[in-house]
Amino acid sequence: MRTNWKHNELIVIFILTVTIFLAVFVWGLGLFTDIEEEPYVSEETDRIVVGVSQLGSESGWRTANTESVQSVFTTENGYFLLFSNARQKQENQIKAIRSFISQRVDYIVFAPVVENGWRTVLQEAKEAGIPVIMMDRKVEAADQDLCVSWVGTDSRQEGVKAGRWLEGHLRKEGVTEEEDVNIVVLTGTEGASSAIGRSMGFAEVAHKHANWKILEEKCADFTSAKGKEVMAGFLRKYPDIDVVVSQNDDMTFGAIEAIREAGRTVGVYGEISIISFDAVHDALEMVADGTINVDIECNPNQGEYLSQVISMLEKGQEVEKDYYVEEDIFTIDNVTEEVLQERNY
Ligand code: GYE
Repeated sequence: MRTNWKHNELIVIFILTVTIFLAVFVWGLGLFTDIEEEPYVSEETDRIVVGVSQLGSESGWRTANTESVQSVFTTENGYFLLFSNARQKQENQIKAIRSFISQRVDYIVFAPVVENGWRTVLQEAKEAGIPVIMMDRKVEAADQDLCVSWVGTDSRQEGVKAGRWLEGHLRKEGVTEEEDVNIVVLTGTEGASSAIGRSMGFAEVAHKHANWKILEEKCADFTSAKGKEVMAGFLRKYPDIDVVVSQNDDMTFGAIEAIREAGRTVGVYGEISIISFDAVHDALEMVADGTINVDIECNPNQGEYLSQVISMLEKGQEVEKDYYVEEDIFTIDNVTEEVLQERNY
């Protein structure tokens, strides 16, 4: 009898142990699920939840673009903003977009660092029923239908404007079609739609002039440090550069440093003409004093437009595929004190 009891006791202890083990295991699983699952923010707030994936913070222009978005998607305006900076890495942007999808945001806004490679994640957003709006740059044409709209600048047209300015400038300087004009181009991030557009637009005009020699186009990542490095290389390689086309102001700042360090002069009163893009405050000051010949404006204030697109979508209204922000061209003739004072980026 006593031995049986012992046997039963053992069975009870065994069952208890298994039950406790299972309970702890299931509780543990719950703990991990809590860690991995993102909260569904859209269910916690009646504000419009917008997930913004910014591509990085490489330039003054980008900082202004980020500020424009952050100043519009505020609590006061009825928004809940989830903001993520991808630091130039497409994989970070894809991760951010996936996280926005799992948090069931109402809208996704993103500035694609490069054109290609978005189809899968955009399809995921579409399947989840979340409208995606592109900002600043575009995804490749074949995938644009996966996005409801785009707000940005006409980069091809900016390139054309740069070319047209050069045509006029050479005419004024009395340079004939028989004289060679040696050009180097500092391009932005490889594969970025804004860099591709600016190169294409400028090339369209350049092709009409047999004497325009594009000696080399090289990527300098839209950053000042890279601009300086690439320009220094150009100067070592090509002794007679007439024109630098630099696809953003940050690269221009670096390039000008390199040119000066090489003992050469720039701008309206110098040997090498400088064509820049963006028109941020510090660059406009350099336009005003003749250091930069022309700055093709690229408007980073896209937040208002994005918020208008969202409010139209909220009302169930049709939206356009493309919204272009307004842009100007600046030379020493039109950068007034007033223009400089108004430029807050
Ligand atoms: O010109 C540059 C930035 O895509 C238009 O990206 C944008 C460009 C802008 O980093 O400064």
